[in-house]
Amino acid sequence: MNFVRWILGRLVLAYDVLTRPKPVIRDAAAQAELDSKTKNFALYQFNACPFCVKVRRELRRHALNIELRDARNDAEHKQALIDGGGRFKVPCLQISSGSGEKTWLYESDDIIAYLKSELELA
Ligand SMILES: N[C@@H](CCC(=O)N[C@@H](CS)C(=O)NCC(=O)O)C(=O)O
Repeated sequence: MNFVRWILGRLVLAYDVLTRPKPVIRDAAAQAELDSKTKNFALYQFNACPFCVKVRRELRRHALNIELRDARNDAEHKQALIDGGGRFKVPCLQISSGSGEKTWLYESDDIIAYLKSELELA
């Protein structure tokens, strides 16, 4: 079963590499403004998880510079996700407020919808 999962993961990664969307290009000021907003986000994810790939493709498409945290191989990130979000499930977007409060958003479709709405993306 682990082997099948590993193969499927490689296929997902290969598909992603072969069909990767081109990032939108903005002028420097617009990109800098967006970067200042996205520094409050971090995406907890696994490399070969299809739902994480879906979110990462949207980040790439919209040129969103959001820190990726590997919750599979990095024990600290894994623990932070479990303690903060309450579940060991990815993808999960950590949203930090100006006051340091953290909110955790699960579900790939909800993460994509949130980012589009919050960052006013087309
Ligand atoms: N409906 C969820 C599915 C997420 C999901 O199933 N993630 C898997 C990885 S692909 C997971 O976190 N599994 C927990 C584990 O592997 O322990 C979404 O769209 O985000």
